[in-house]
Amino acid sequence: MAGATTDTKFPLRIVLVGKSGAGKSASGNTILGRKAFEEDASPEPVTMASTCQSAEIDGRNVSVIDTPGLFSTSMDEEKVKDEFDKCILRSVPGPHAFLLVVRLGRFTQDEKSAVRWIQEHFGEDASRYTLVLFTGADQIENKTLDEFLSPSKEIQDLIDYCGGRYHAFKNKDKQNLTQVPKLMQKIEKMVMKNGGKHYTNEMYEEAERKMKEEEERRKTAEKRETRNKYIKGFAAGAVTAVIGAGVTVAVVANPATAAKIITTAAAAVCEKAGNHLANVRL
Ligand SMILES: Nc1nc2c(ncn2[C@@H]2O[C@H](COP(=O)(O)OP(=O)(O)OP(=O)(O)O)[C@@H](O)[C@H]2O)c(=O)[nH]1
Ligand SMILES: [Mg+2]
Repeated sequence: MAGATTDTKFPLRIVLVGKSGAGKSASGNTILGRKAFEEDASPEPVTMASTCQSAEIDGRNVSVIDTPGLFSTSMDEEKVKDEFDKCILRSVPGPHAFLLVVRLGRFTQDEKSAVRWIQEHFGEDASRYTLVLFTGADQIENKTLDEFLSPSKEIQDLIDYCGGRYHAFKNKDKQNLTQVPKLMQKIEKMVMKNGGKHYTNEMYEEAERKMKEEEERRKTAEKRETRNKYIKGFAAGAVTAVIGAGVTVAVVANPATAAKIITTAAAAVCEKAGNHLANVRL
């Protein structure tokens, strides 16, 4: 954001939620300034999995998590749960902003249930981190955004639930250079109001704990594999050394010299193995 000091430029995580066709992926693309997510005017849901894409916006790393239409969906319950869990994992340790994406002029029962859905899934507190992002602002004719929004009590309730925060995108208008900075300013303001903190709750803490455990497990397995490789390598070395010593014995045909050669060779192998293994502790 223009004017922000460098120390406020911590990475931002933004989660897009909304019903299928609302324009979540298109909005993600507008924010990131590239075609990061597939968008389409299909009557069928387009995004089937939660994915995360990042870009640097005005010197700040911004990650956008696009999700399938998780509420009011034809997906079976298990798949919805799976994708919801993935959305959580992609946004660990927690998002700075939830953007509730709503297509202008298509406010239906689904959007009304969005509030309940967010509360039920992310927790009551999530509303403090939520901003309504209207799409299709290029398609409202002869009216300002406020003129378009104000007659609808439902929309007003939705905006109120989100602390009065909303923004509108014209996702088809690629020449519009102000809509993303303006959104970022609104998000920035919300983050400041939340003490610069991202949203988190037990669900995120649990997901983060599991991710750390998984990372530890992976590192331990990697170290074990490296150590096993060394052990195999040195075993092969030892066999070669002993065979070499045997050959030497045969050549010099002197038992006393042979014993000395074998002992020296074995000691050298053991010392080398010991040195390497000392560097590969688990
Ligand atoms: N004119 C116009 N079209 C838009 C706007 N935003 C999105 N669209 C179009 O609406 C259609 C649906 O947008 P998507 O971004 O795919 O919708 P979605 O919410 O990701 O849908 P799912 O992936 O099915 O959940 C696409 O054809 C978009 O190009 C907008 O601001 N203006
Ligand atoms: Mg999509």
